[in-house]
Formats: sequence, C-alpha cells, structure tokens
Amino acid sequence: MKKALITGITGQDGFFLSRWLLGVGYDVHGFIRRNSAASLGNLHALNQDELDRLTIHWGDVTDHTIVDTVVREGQFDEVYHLAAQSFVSASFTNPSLTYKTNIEGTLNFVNAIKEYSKHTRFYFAATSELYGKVQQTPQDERTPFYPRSPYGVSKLAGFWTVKNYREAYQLFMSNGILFNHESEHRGKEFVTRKIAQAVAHLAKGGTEPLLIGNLEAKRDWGFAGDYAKGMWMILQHGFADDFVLATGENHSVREFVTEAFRVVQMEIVWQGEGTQEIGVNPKTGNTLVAIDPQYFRPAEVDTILGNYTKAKTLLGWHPSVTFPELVKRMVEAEMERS
Ligand code: NAP
Ligand code: F7E
Repeated sequence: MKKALITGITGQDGFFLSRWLLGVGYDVHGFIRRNSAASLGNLHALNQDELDRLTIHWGDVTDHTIVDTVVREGQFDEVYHLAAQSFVSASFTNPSLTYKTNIEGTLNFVNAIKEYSKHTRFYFAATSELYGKVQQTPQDERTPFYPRSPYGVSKLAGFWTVKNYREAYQLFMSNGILFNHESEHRGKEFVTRKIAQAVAHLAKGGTEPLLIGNLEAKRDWGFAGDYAKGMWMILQHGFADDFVLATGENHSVREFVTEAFRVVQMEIVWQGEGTQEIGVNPKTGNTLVAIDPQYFRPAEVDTILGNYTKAKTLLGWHPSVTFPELVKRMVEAEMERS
C-alpha cells in the first residue's frame, strides 16, 4: 500500500485529494496546524470510514523541526505540499506571513526530503498566479512568469525551489501550475463561493446585496475534484516535470454572477458605471449586486487562460466539468446549506 502525506489537507484541495487517494487505496496522512478549536476544516465532509483511515500529524509548515521529524519517520512514497497562505488579497496585507508560509514552508519540505527521504515523490502546488500580467495567451509551461501579488511572488520562489532541488539533487519533485479550481468546499472569501452564497441568500428572499470588486477580471475556472486527481497523475508520471492544469476557457466575474442567478431562475440587469454600477432584479427593481471598492486589489491579474495540452498528452488528464455545471453545482450546494 502506498503511503502519502498531504499538507494543507483541511483546505478545499486537501479534501478532494484525500478522498481520491483513500479511494485508490493509499495510506493517507495529513499535516495540520493546530488551532484552538482543533478543527479539521473541510475534512468534516469525509465520511466516518474515510476519517478513520486518516493519520494526522500536528504541525506548522514553518517549523522545520516537526517537518524534519514527520518526513524522516514517515518515509512517504508521495508528499503533496498544498499548505499555503492561498488568498491573494490577504497576501497584500500580510506579505511577510505569505512569504514565510509559502516559501519557507516549501523549503522545509524539500530539504527534509533531500536529507531524510530521497525516494519520496514531491508535488508542489504552484499556480496560474505565476503568469500574473500575462506575457502570452494562452499560458503554458513555456510562458514567461510575471507575478502581480506577494502571493504570486511567493509561489514563484516555491516553483524555482522545487525545480532547483530536482535538478541539483536528482529528486522526484514536480510543480503543478494549476489554474483556478472551485467547488462547494472553496473558502468563503474567494469570489466564486462568495457569489454562490449571496445568490442563494437572495433567491431565498434575502435582501442583502452581493458586494463585490472587479467584475471584469477573467479566470479559467475548473472543478477542484478534477484537479486533485491531476495532482496524483503528475506524481505517477515516469519522471518529475512541471504541468499546467486548466480548462482552456475563461469567463469574467460578471459572467459568473449572471450564470449563478440563472441557476435560481433570476434575471439581473446592469445599470450605471464604474463604482456606481449595480445589478438589479428587473421584476422587483431590488439591488442584487453593488460594487465595493474594498475588494479591488492594488495590482490585478486581469485575464488568465490556460493551455493544458502537455498534461492531456503526457498524463491523459482533462477537465470533466463545464463552466455552467460548476456554477450550478456551487449554487445548488449553497441552496441546500442555507
Ligand atoms: P486553501 O483552501 O486555502 O487551503 C490551504 C491549506 O493550507 C489549509 O489546510 C490551511 O490550514 C493550510 N495552511 C496554511 N498555512 C499553514 C501553515 N503555516 N502550516 C500548516 N498548514 C497551513 O487552499 P486550496 O484552494 O485548497 O489550495 C491548495 C493549494 O493549491 C494552495 O497551496 C494554493 O495556494 C494552491 N493553489 C490553489 C488554486 C485554487 O484555485 N484553489 C490554484 C492554484 C494553486 P488551515 O485550515 O489551518 O487554514
Ligand atoms: O479572485 C475578483 C478578484 O480571490 C478572483 C486562489 O485560489 O486562484 C485563486 O486566486 C478574481 C480576482 O481568486 C471579488 O479581483 C472581484 O480578479 O476568487 P479570487 P484568485 O485571486 O484568482 C489562484 C489560481 C490561486 O492560486 C489562489 O490561491 O475575482 N473579485 N470581486 C473578487 N475576489 C474576491 N475574492 N472577492 C471579491 O469580492
């Protein structure tokens, strides 16, 4: 039985990856930082049998002493390093924490593997945020990087750290350059989940409008379950490499909002311009959406679009959920929750 460690297992991707690895028969271990509630985050969505089969190690990725111990004692076949300060907005207000968690945390794991567990295959959660101010469209593994946030810069350092350890020490270390992927387990501050929650609230008679930032930003949004499987496929490949996972299609935040209201059979019409723009229910005249400048970013990634040909050709990976299906899934989950 293969043995895998997942850092960031309490997050969105940690949930889908642990479910996938348990499903294909792995002995799954999770690395979790302590909080006062000893919360397991998204792992609560696993069933009891899945939870019973998990082994938890408590620790923070910035503490190299516990990272060394867990890696040395665990002798894992695979380590999936997903733990990060992953919210781009928060990286502007907390750049130091973002660098420490995302760069030092990654260095701690690759170095522990180099010192104590050379056979371990390592996956790093890189990101389309590396492309930031895009230098060519669509973006693939050869596109130059231009990060636009402390988060993007920190992940660029992680990306190169992994590549450098791979080349310098002949270790199996791969980067997954994943474009945005979403689900009903997405953190509540990310725009897709925020929209889905607000639309469910309004559909059930709520009156609080959705307060949002840049409606024009475009993202290549896929379903997180597909991407978790892709992470595993990256580590099953014959040699370590870097892979883009994306859908090859992008949509604006505005399109996501419109599509989300369509799921609950509500129409939205747009009035006004700039920060005065609002989205209105044409039947009632009620405001459904308003702009709140607090959600604008000091530097924005305006548009992003991935080319996943390499992953399709070499790994046989492809996304299975379309944009309307993803929006429907997320809004319906919120309708059930609220
Ligand atoms: P997420 O939901 O924000 O999960 C982040 C995880 O990291 C959580 O489990 C969190 O634990 C953990 N963590 C944060 N700081 C830690 C620390 N100091 N020590 C130990 N654990 C720590 O993120 P996600 O959406 O699942 O994404 C997974 C990874 O993929 C992240 O590295 C992210 O940057 C990257 N990524 C995500 C996307 C996407 O669209 N989702 C795209 C590209 C790359 P707590 O529960 O304690 O907060
Ligand atoms: O923003 C705009 C915002 O925070 C998407 C992370 O998983 O994917 C994620 O990063 C877009 C941006 O995700 C609001 O300005 C408008 O243009 O959902 P987001 P993100 O920044 O793309 C990448 C690939 C990662 O690696 C990251 O870890 O939506 N936007 N209004 C808003 N965004 C938020 N959060 N909230 C708003 O009200």
